[in-house]
Amino acid sequence: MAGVKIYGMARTRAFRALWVAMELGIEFEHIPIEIGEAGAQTPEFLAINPNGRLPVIVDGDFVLFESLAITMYLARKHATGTLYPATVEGEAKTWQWSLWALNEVDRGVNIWSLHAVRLPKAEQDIAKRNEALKVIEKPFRILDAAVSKTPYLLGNDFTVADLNVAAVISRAADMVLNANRNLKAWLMRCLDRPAAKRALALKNKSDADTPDDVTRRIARINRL
Ligand SMILES: N[C@@H](CCC(=O)N[C@@H](CS)C(=O)NCC(=O)O)C(=O)O
Repeated sequence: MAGVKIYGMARTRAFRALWVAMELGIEFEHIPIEIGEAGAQTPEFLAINPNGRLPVIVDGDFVLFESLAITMYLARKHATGTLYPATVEGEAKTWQWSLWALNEVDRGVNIWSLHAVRLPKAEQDIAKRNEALKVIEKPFRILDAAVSKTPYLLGNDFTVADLNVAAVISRAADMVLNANRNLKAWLMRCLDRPAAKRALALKNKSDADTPDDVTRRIARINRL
């Protein structure tokens, strides 16, 4: 099949690449590689991404890892002026929010989701869950304020900055977000888009098909 190849099960950070590809309406092939020895640590996969992590994309001869680099690359290649901002300032704000999401909230939301939703109830660590909530409290307030005056992070239009931050915190959709009502409304606006719904359907199915042992391995490998 022609088009970009997206490697990684939909429940992994490959979700971000799948969402942007669906948003852009580009042709792509999804190769649902599993983490660890079952996929991402095999010699064949390591030859593509020596990090042994998901996702990675192959676009012709071009190989790219890091989920948010992937979303920004694809948006810039296919939708500069719409999904990808055309101005230097808009581009810089997109980088700002993307790096912010990775540094400030990615790990906290992941820890929370494992210990509140995904691990079997008896194995959820309440202390880790509460600590994660503390870590994300301030960044969530900052995001709430950022989307209190405009519908999207860069203004009136949905851009890859929104896609990146919303994808990183998508598992926060299961949280009680009453203290951050603007954030909640913005997140729902983003996740309600037709492309997001299609990507989320893949992610939800992938979550549902994940055996507990794999969820335990995710927590262990990533020290979550
Ligand atoms: N910063 C990287 C993180 C990639 C990452 O940690 N992916 C996870 C799956 S969501 C993974 O491959 N974990 C398995 C491992 O680290 O061995 C990105 O955003 O692409």
